[in-house]
Amino acid sequence: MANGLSPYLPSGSERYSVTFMKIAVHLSLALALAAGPSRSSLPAVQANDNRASAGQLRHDTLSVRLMVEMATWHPEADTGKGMDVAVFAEEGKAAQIPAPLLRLRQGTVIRAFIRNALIDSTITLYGLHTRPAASDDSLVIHPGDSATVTFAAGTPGTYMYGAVLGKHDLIKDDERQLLGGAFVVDPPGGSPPDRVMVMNVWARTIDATHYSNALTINGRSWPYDERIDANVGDTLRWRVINASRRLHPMHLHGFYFDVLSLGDSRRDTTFAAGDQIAAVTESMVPFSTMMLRWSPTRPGNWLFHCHIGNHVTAGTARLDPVPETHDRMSDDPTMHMAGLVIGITVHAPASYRPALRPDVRQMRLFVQEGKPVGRAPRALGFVVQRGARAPARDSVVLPGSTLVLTRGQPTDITVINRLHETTAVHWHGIELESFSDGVSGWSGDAARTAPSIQPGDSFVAHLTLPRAGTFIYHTHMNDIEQLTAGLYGALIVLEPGRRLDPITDHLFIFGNDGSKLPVQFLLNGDSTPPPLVLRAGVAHRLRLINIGINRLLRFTITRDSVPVHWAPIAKDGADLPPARTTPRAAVARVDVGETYDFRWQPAPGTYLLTTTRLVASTANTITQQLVVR
Ligand SMILES: [Cu+2]
Repeated sequence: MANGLSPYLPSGSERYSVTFMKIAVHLSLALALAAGPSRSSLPAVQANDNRASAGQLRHDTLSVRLMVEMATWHPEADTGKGMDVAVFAEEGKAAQIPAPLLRLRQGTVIRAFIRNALIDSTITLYGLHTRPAASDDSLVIHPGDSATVTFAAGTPGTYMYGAVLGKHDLIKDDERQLLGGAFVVDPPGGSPPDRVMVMNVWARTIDATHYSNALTINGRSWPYDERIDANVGDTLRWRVINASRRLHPMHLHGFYFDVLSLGDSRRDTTFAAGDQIAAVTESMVPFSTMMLRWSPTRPGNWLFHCHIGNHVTAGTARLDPVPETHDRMSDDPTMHMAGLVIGITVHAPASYRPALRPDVRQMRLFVQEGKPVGRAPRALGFVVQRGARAPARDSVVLPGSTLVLTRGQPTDITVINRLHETTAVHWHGIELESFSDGVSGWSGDAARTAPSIQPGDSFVAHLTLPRAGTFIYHTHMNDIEQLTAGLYGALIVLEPGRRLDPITDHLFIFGNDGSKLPVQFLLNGDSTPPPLVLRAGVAHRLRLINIGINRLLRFTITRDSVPVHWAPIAKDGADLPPARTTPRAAVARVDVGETYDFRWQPAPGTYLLTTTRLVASTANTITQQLVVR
């Protein structure tokens, strides 16, 4: 069966719009339209690794000559499918996806000549201006025409630039977000070493439930994209740029990253040391940029990937979608993942020794199938063993059992697979050894990678739990089917000596109710959750988790339609810096793979908790009454 999820297409307020403002430019008239090359003669697109700036720097001026032309792109294997697409090229060089990197220092000037070599489409350029900018000056270049722009680099930061095809309707037509690239301004003294990663998307609708997708990082999709090699103790700085009109919650396995700045084509906001958040997932809205920094302290194979199921699985994130299957290739990471995935291999020095794990606590977690209840054709669930006896084979809880663990207490979780299909479990946000991370055929190292968990078999995950907070565990196999059927749960780590207090500690976990359209999600396993009674006069901790397959959620608590006030405590299990914990209106955006904790001390009364997609839609709204007394 083809999964029924459409790719995430932002709409309404999320849709990117270029503000078309005239700037003084020099448009040269084309003498003639160049004849279009025949298909067979189109040049090949080169995947752009963004290591070197285009252009030539002389004194204080970076001169660059760009053109937009047709070329043939192979986002997967060189021998795989190729598409003829409009792309940027530096004059005299190969066309590139993403667009050529423009990188210069503050205090320098860029002089860019751009020629539109297309025969049938105008291009509208954006992002070729001094930063910061209030809006994107735009520059329309007709087929065969060219233009020159000269501007100062402006404020250091991570930005983007690009072009929109004139005849292209962003909503109706196939997606062609291949004309975006990185624009980086370094401080006068230069920047520490970094990597620049740009996401571009090409998509075509095959039929109502099938899409041909190229979801790429630096011009290639997994497994054909570049691997990152690093050493334990390195400091990695990545400038990540979403040059697509889709949303991508970017998730790092096994480690936190510090979000140093967030921006777009016009401005970049750099956070001071005391104002940076630590994240394992950060939501990247369409046409946005992020600079992050992290340091691997444990060796092995890790991933940095988008957490939208449709953007990372073979059933949806390929040019030729592969039907999702349970068993075939389940130990082959080149088959069970696709699209927006980066593989990172961290090497350890010979002296490396893993942290000791004394006094290991043992738990048993069963993966089971029960009777279907919701819209999902099957009900799968994680059930933790309580007491001496294993749970009944067909018992399923939705969401999966909440695992309550203790900070500093190493814990082994034996996962017992009672399904008739393979599975794998990822411990999302947990700083653990690579082998236990849950990506079959990848987690571990060159000598030994973790297998998928076969039917009737088990796998022991070794968790180290260095911090208290709100985390997630979920399947990392055949995601769209297994995750939407219920293979997810909350993992809560408490300080030693603390117990989860049901009076003041409340979990709100969102997951999909099957994968059929229209997409619907569940709150704590329920589409119409019953009223929740809360005690007045005490501080409550609200733990929010979004582990749906592909929906950014907006979560609010109101009284008489007015948001109440709450105080943020943590994101992704990491405490927030004090500057970010001041009380504020209770409205939270929670993207796929994010967790948030809030503190709320309500007065007696009746409140309404409302969760919608960011763009409201009744089919996706869940409300729950909160009665405080
Ligand atoms: Cu994505």
